[in-house]
Amino acid sequence: MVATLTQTDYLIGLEKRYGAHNYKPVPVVIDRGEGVYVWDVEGNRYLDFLSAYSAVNQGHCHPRIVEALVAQAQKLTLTSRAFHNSVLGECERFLCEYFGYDKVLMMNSGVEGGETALKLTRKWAYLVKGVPQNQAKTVFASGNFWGRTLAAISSSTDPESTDDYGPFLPGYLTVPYNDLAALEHTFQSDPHIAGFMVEPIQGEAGVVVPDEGYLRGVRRLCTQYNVLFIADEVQTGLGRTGKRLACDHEEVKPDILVLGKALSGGTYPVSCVLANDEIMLTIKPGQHGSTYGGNPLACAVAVAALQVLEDEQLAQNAEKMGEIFRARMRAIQQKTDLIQAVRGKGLLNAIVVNTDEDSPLAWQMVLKLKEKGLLCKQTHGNKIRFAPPLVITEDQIHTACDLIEEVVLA
Ligand code: IF1
Repeated sequence: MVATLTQTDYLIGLEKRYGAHNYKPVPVVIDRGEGVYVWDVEGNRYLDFLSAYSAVNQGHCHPRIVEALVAQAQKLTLTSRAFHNSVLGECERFLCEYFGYDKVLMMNSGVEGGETALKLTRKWAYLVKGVPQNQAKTVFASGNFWGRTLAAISSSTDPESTDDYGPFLPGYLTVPYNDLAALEHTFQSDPHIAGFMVEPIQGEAGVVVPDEGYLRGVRRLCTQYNVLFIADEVQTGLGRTGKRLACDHEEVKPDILVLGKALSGGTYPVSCVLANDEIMLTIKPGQHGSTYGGNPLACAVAVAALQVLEDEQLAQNAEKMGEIFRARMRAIQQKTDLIQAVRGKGLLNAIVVNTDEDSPLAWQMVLKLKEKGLLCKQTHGNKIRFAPPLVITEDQIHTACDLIEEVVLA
């Protein structure tokens, strides 16, 4: 008797045969998404506790965002920046007023936002700060992750991101994360430092939350040493940590703000960089850009995605649901020695499984959670990140925690 392939196996087989092997996905084939739920091709429903790494904060296929996408897609999708378009200006005004900056530069992926921030920082170093040509340095925190381009991995301290990809971009320095003394020492050691790019919470590193006061300290030191504070809020921004921006927890304002992911609610690649004129106007016409950057479709979607965050008070919900989630995780932690730590802010949380990084246990727990109807993924071996869409209800949070408890205490 010939065993029939399930649709799941067939589709995974196609990806294996015809697709690059640059990922090791959880073995589930998702076919539909709505709110906090996704369904696989077999019709099984799951709670999505990854949210496409914080790109689906507004919930899968949010009707208001999809409506904006469809309406604009039927009218005009792309002109290139060789011409103006009827949506960009309104979107730029919305973003600048919403986040409180003079200007915004629209890009597509988060890493393009980071690269744009880095280029602005170098321009500012030479044209404003007076750093000698090609001497500008940018500082990064160890454990950083801001994308997969060569400029991005050049700052990485993770061999997974850097092995066999050299040579790397020069002009980078790294300091330990969450260490103000080391940051000040580095600023004092080199007069040509132009910027410090940092995630307010390190996502990929395993949801590493710095000490209270760290961001205020970064702001103070960057001001004192005339270094641009570049906040990479691609993952932590847009309500994810319980505030509009993670920097808002300490009421600090970065000189350059990088956004992406949920800027479109997961419907389209949209990123942007916000800064005031002294920085933003160092780039003159023809000195930076992108075919799709600032296209009318992206702009229509971005405005709708932010309006949903605001109108549905998703940051506030993330704050409330996150408190409940971490309390439940800490209650489970009391019943077992399997959980080494529970950490996070808002609905960006993680548990650290009490094994070393190369133990398969966290992956096995992820697979068991999938079987029980909850999708998540571990990072750096033993940290399991839990990041549901910010529209999640209290009942859904408790349902998820019940499933996590079943797996952890099994
Ligand atoms: C993958 C990780 C998360 C980011 C921060 C910039 C970017 C990212 C803080 C670049 C992107 C994504 C990349 C994605 C998986 C995901 C990820 F696991 F890779 F590290 F979220 F933690 N700044 N993060 O987290 O944005 O260019 O991807 O739009 O590479 O599979 P992007």
